Amino acid sequence: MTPGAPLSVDVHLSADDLDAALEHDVRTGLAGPGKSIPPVWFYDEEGSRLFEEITALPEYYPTRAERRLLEAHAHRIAELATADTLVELGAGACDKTRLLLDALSSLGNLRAYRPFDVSDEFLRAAAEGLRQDYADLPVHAVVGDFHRHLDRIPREGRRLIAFLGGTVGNLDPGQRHRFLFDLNCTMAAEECLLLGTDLLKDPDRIVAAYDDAEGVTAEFNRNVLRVLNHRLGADFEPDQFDHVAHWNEAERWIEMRLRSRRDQTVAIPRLGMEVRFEAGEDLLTEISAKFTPEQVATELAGADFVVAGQWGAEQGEFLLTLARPCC
Ligand code: SAH
Ligand code: AVI
Repeated sequence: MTPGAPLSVDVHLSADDLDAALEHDVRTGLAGPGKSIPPVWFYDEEGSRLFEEITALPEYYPTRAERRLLEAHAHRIAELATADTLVELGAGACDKTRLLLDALSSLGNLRAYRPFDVSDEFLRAAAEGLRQDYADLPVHAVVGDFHRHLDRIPREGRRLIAFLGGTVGNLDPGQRHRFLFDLNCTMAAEECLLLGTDLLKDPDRIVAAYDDAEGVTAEFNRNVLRVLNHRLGADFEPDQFDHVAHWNEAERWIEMRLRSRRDQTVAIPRLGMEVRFEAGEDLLTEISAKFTPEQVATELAGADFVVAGQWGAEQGEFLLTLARPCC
C-alpha cells in the first residue's frame, strides 16, 4: 500500500449483480437467431489486459490519435473546464488520464480523481498504479456499470467527466441517447463532459484496426466466450469460433462477430440452456461506431448538451469534444 493521499474503492456491482445481469443478457441475446451479447462482457481482468495490448498494436490507431490530441490540447481543455475533480467513465488503465490530471494540476485546481469502470480488479490495479506518480492526489474509484450506476458517482467538487477511447461508439444510437441524457441529468450546469469519438475514415483502415495481423483482437473477441464459461459454467470452445470484423456501411460502424466454424451445441448448465449454432452462424459481440464532428455535436444537442470546444476535426482521425449541459 502506497502512503499518501487516500485511495478508496466503492463497489456497486456484486458478483450476484453481475451474474443476474449476465443471465439477462444471455437469455435475451442467445436464445434465438440473430445472436448477440453486449460488449461489457469482454472486460474481465484478462479482457482488460487484452484491450491494453490492442492499444499498442500498429493497426489500432484510436488510442495514439486520442493521446496526441490530449498532448496538444489538454491544457486548453482544463482552462475551459475549470474543474477540480476528474471523473473518468470506462477508465481502463487510467493512462491517457495522466495528461488531463497534469493539465488540471498545472492550473492549481485538481482535488480528486474518480475513475469509474466495470472491471473491478483491473480498476484497482490501475488506481494503485496511478498513486505511484500522484501520491498527493485522492483517488476514489467506483466500480459500476455506466448503463445503470451513473447516479452513484458522487457529485462532489466541480467535475470534468471524461469518457475517452471512443467507448461511446460501442453503444447503439438508442443507448447513446439514453446514456448522454442520463449523464446530463447527473451534472451541474458549470460541469463539463469530455467525449472521445473515433472519426469516419477509409473503411480499410478501420477494418485493419479491428482485425490485426497478430490476432490480439481475435483473442479479445473470443475472451467473451471464456467469460461465459467462467461465470456460467458454459462449455464454449473458443477456437471453434472465427473472429470477424465487418464494416457496416449503412450504420457506419464496425461489427465484431464470432462465427461458428461448425454446427455445434453449447451447454450453459447454470441457466439450464443449450445454444445451437449452425456452421457460419454469427454471434455479434460489439459495434464500434465512427462519427463525423457534426454528428457528435448533434447527438450531444439531442441530450441537452452544448458544445464548448472540439479538437481533431481537421486531422480527421479522432475527435475530442467538450460539452456542457444547457440549462
Ligand atoms: N478509457 C480507456 C479504456 C477504454 S476500453 C481508453 O481510452 O483506453 C473500455 C473500458 O470501458 C474498459 O475499461 C471497460 O471495462 C469499460 N466498460 C465497458 N463497458 C462498461 C460499462 N457498461 N460500464 C462501465 N465500464 C464499462
Ligand atoms: C473500448 N472500445 C472503444 C474499443 C473500440 O475500438 O471499439 C474496443 C475494441 N474492440 C476491438 N478493438 C478495440
